[in-house]
Amino acid sequence: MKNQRKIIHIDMDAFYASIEQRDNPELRGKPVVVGGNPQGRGVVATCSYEARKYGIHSAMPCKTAYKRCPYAIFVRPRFEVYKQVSYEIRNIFHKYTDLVEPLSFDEAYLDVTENKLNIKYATEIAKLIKKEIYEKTGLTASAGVSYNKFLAKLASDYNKPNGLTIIREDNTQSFLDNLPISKFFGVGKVTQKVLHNLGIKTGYDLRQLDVNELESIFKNRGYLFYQLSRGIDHRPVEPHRERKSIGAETTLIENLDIEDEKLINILDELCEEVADRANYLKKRGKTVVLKVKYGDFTQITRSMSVNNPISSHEDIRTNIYNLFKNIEHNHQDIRLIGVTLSNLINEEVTNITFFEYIKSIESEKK
Ligand code: DCP
Ligand code: MG
Repeated sequence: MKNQRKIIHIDMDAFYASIEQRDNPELRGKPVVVGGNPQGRGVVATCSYEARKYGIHSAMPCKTAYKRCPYAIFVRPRFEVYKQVSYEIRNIFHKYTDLVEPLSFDEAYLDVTENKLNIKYATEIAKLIKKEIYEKTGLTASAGVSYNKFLAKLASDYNKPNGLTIIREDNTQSFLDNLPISKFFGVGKVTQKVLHNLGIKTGYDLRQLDVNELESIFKNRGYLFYQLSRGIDHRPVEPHRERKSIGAETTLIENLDIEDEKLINILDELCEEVADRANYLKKRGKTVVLKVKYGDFTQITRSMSVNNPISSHEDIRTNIYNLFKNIEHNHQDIRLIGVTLSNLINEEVTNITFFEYIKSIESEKK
């Protein structure tokens, strides 16, 4: 128990949808979907818990959501309002500690081992934060309390909405043993399949493999899985998360032929957006990445790297056009295109402020 950190993970419940229900009483208690037009090509950003009963979830095409629940009320996102709430909850976190690592608009890790109010128990702080969030914003959050980030995040997810879950050292192993492997950090759909094929379905199953076996299957991630299945995670709470890339992409209003001139204009706009944001964040990048999704949903990415980091609209465009010129014509129209600048370096040493951070997330989600 000695030298244990006290970590809290806070995650707002059905964030965008709850704000819409808060601001429009007619939406309360009803299935609400925030995202695109139900007949259009957009995806669901999020939905109320009432809508989740119909199997609707984030990132699902709006058309599918409509089929699952034609009575759902579809509303467009209002990022300005979400940003304001994000700012309010963030101010509440900072009353307790400056070791706050936001993961998105509605989610953050807090290290409260040492805290500004000298409160002994992290659970007490989590309760106070939930209460204050509700009083200030009228919204509920779920909190997880534990001694590392991995466990705190699992805990906040355990009893949503409006939950408060504590994972202590003495109940960690039974909690993890019963957990489906899809809930482990770093296990996406592909890894999940590999594990299932090996008969590994739960944390308990994962823990039966020794480090060598895990490393031979998963290379570097093997050791991570070895540690996580035992509840070990030494990652610090990092107040200023370094961005790894700056990207912009768009689903086209209609699929376009690869020769269509409109594509060049759209690519140009995306390059400009990436350049603007890079300049805003004072970043330059060595690698540009072009992403193309075809009508049949297959996707390719092509990248190239330069010796001297770039950030201007012209430089990004030149490289992206070169990549675009060389992609194969596979007789499919194009559905989505995207431009990313990665391998970033700081133009000058700056700490990215919360507003910059929020702004960059916001444009990422557009
Ligand atoms: N979001 C988005 N697109 C996604 C996922 C999320 O635009 N694919 C937005 C909408 C969400 C917000 O980010 O409201 C927070 O994401 P969460 O994953 O925390 O989801 P919610 O807060 O909506 O629901 P939950 O109660 O499960 O946390
Ligand atoms: Mg949330």
